[in-house]
Amino acid sequence: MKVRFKFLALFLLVASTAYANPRNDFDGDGKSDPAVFRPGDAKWYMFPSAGSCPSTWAPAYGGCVKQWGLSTDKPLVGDVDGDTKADLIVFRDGSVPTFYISASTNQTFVVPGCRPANCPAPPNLTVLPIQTDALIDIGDTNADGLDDLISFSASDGFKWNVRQYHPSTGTITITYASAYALAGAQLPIRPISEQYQGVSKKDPQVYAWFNGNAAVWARWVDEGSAVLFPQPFQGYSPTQAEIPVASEFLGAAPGLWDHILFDSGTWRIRKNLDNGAPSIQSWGLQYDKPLAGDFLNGDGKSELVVWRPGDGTWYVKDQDCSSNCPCPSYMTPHYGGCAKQWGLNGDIPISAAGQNW
Ligand SMILES: [Ca+2]
Ligand SMILES: [Ca+2]
Ligand SMILES: [Ca+2]
Ligand SMILES: [Ca+2]
Repeated sequence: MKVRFKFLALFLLVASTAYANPRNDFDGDGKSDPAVFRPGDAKWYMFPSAGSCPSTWAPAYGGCVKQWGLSTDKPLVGDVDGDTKADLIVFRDGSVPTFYISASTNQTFVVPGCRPANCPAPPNLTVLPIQTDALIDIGDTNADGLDDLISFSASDGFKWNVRQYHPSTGTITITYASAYALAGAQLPIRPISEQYQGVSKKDPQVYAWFNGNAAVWARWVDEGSAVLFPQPFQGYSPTQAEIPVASEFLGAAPGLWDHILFDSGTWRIRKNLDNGAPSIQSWGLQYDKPLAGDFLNGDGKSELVVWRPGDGTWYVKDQDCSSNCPCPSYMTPHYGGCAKQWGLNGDIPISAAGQNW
């Protein structure tokens, strides 16, 4: 394992654009690319915003295609090799839960986890514990430019485990924290790791809803400790149907965090500096899947993004633009936003912030 990962150090000093690339930027131009994982053929279909397929992809349907994974795998994207381009990741559950990674640098990695009962004991724990009910997430938790693998398990004491690889020493560390106060939350608890303590560092986080329309964001603070934020929307009680959306939506201001809930085309957005009342924006319809990504302009802020299973179309709107809003050449104007048909019903759209619906 140590040898396999040593080359990663080469990429740590690669310069990036002014903003951190969104996690669903496959061609490395700083803008998100519409992409879906199709369980039927276990292929990824991606439309490159820069116009041409990366070298590890083949042309298909005017965009690009790549086979990676099995039909039953769970797809994720992240940047584990640190070149700012998205890497394809599938999580495959089983007796040895395993991540299979096809990196943008054309390297592949197999990262096995362990069931908690079979994991090595600390301080020798270098394998990510993954319980059978685990939520899988990803994020750069130590600001080294490499995304780290995250698991969260309600049945294992509401515990996060985070796997960090350290290229300078070739070592792997597993750290953990528990949020015991989530006892009593209704399932599904949703993973939603976000930036809180700096522009390039993400904190593991989950959103949980309780009977009585209470909800909390539970956030990892440091190894061993977590903090709960009761739902902060003044005069509004979230429903169980609402889905949290990651705060890449509002840009990467250090120390500022936002709370965003989506349901059936209604976005309730509460910026940390606001006084508690959420602003409401409308974008999307019932059954749409809310996503994060910086598709339109590469300004570091996600737009309002939904993917509609019925027509396989991406609908994207710049939150700061109200009229004559420009669209990338590959998209068409649509009710003040932009649209791109890419994908089929049954596909899994790839979000810059993981799948939490
Ligand atoms: Ca791109
Ligand atoms: Ca990469
Ligand atoms: Ca990292
Ligand atoms: Ca943007």
